[in-house]
Order: sequence, then structure tokens, then C-alpha cells
Amino acid sequence: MTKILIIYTGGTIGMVNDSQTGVLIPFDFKQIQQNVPEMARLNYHLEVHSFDPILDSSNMNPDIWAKLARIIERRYAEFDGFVILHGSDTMAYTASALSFMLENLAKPVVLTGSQLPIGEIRTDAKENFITALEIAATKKQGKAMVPEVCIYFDYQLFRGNRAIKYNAESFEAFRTPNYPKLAEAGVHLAFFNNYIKKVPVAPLKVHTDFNANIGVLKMYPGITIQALQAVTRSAVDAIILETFGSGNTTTASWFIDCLQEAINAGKIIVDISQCQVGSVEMGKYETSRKLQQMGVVSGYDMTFEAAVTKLMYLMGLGLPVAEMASLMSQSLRGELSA
Ligand code: ASN
Repeated sequence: MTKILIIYTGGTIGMVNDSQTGVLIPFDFKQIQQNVPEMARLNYHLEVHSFDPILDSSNMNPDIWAKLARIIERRYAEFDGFVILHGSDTMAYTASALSFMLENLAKPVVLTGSQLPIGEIRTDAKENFITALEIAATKKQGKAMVPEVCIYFDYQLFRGNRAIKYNAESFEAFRTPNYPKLAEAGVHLAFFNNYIKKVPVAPLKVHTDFNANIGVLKMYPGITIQALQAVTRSAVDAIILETFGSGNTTTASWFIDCLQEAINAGKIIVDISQCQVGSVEMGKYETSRKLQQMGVVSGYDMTFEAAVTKLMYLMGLGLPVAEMASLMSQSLRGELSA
């Protein structure tokens, strides 16, 4: 019998209204089970690992990602697939982080959650949960159909490290603007094999030492030297530079000098675009050529979520800056198209 491990971390899917304050608070897995009697009708062996405490996903952090990765590592041989119930707010970060933590993943790790709690009449939770279980159980010639960390939400399956939460209200909360979806659920589950990773031959290798000492610098017209130096002169080891369009910034000499100073101090700077669709193309315009010349690294079409977690992962490996810079621009888990 197919065996699936359900890891319940929290999120709206399992929340209830607090009787005193009226706000949504996380609640235990039992009420999920009560609201989804269909679980018993699935022909799978299901086991549940419930987090304690149960979290709103805004409280996720690298230690909790590591805990998730370690649970999967410990139970890897026993189960055919893993379904993580998770809040949608930071689901794309957790999915991206796990994609880097779980090298050579050969089994599905499907994250899902919902926009409405499972006890609400119009909830999207049941469909998301049931289909995520089915996806985690699906095999082709005895091997996992989707050996990836992915997100299932609103009838669509996405590569986790390509996903962004782009809508806080619609049931279609996620998109992968720079990568096609991996599957679509209608009457049938349609898998788009050309876009799904192949099952790796090497054994699973888990990396949980993330270094979160990074800063973020978002460009905007009118940015001041004080705002810039608050990041470039801070004690961070790496900076994500969120640029305009295809990777552009102002060419003002004080701005370029501040970045150069940070690079000279040994910081790695990664250029990703504020646009959701498309890629950084350094050197296309005068406004990015200088960045390229001084050694700012192109993040190509990576999401912010992927760039943040990939940097934490590479820094955690303790690699020299030049090697990290080279790996940041390469696809390690299908997170970018260079
Ligand atoms: N605040 C919730 C969370 O991320 C949102 C949700 O799950 N829809 O935990």
C-alpha cells in the first residue's frame, strides 16, 4: 500500500476563530481529520506528524525548515511521498528552502494549504489537501511521478522554488511566472512531464546549515545614500539587490561606489528583478553594465524567495565568495533559467 507522511505545520487550513478575539488561530490536526472524512476512503496508508506548536507561516524560519528536512530524511525510506500542510504566506519560501536542503530528492514533497479554514463551508482546503495526497502517491513505472518539492494549490501543481504567493484573496494564491506548471487537476490529473525533474540516481543528501546573514536592497527612484549604506555597510555577508526591469540601477557614481565598497569588503551582491516575469540581463543597458563589471552576480529569473533561500544555503556550505557567485548563477534545483 502506498504510504504518505502528512506533516502538519499549521496555516489557515487548520485554523479556527478564537472565541474571545475573533482572530484566526492555528488548531490541531484532529479537526482537519474530522472535516475530511474522505481521508479514510483513500487507499493509502497515511501517517501524521503534527508540529508543536502549530504555526502561522509568518513565524517560519530556517530552523523550522531544517526541522522539516530532518523529518523527511528520517522517514524517507518508509514513505512514498510527503505532504506538508503549511500556511500560504511563506509557503514559497519553505518550498524553495526545502528544494535546496533536499539534494537528489527522488520522492514527492508536496506543500499545500488553503485560503479558507477547512471548517468553512466554501473552503478550498479539502480539494487542495486530497489532491496533494493523490499527487504525492502517483507513480510512473514504479517511480515517483513528481520527484520534486512542489506546491499544489487551486487545481495547479507548481515547482516550489519557482513559486510566489501573488494573491492574498483568490483561491489561486500561487503562480510560477517564469516556469510552466507541473500538473493540472481536472477530471484527470494531467502531468506535464517535460517540465518535471527526472528521478535522480544519487542518494538523498540533506543540507540544513543555512546562514541567514543577508540583506535586501530594493531599488526605487530617489534612494538616498543613507538608505543604501544602511545595507551596504551593515554586517551582512550578502546582499540581494532588487533592481528595475532587466537588472538595472541608477548609474550615479555615489551609488556605484557604495556597491563597489561592499564587494571589496567581501560581500556578494545578487541582482534580481522587481518584475515578476522575465530575467535579469546584465550588460543589456548601460544601467546594468557597471554592475556586471564590478562583479554583481546575476540571479537571472529567480524569484525573491528562491534567491534568499539559495544564498542562505550556499553561505551555509561555507563556500568561498567566487564559488558562491558562480553557483548563484547556475540552476542547482531547477530554480532559474540562465
Ligand atoms: N496567515 C496564514 C499562514 O500563512 C495564511 C494562509 O495560510 N492562507 O499561515
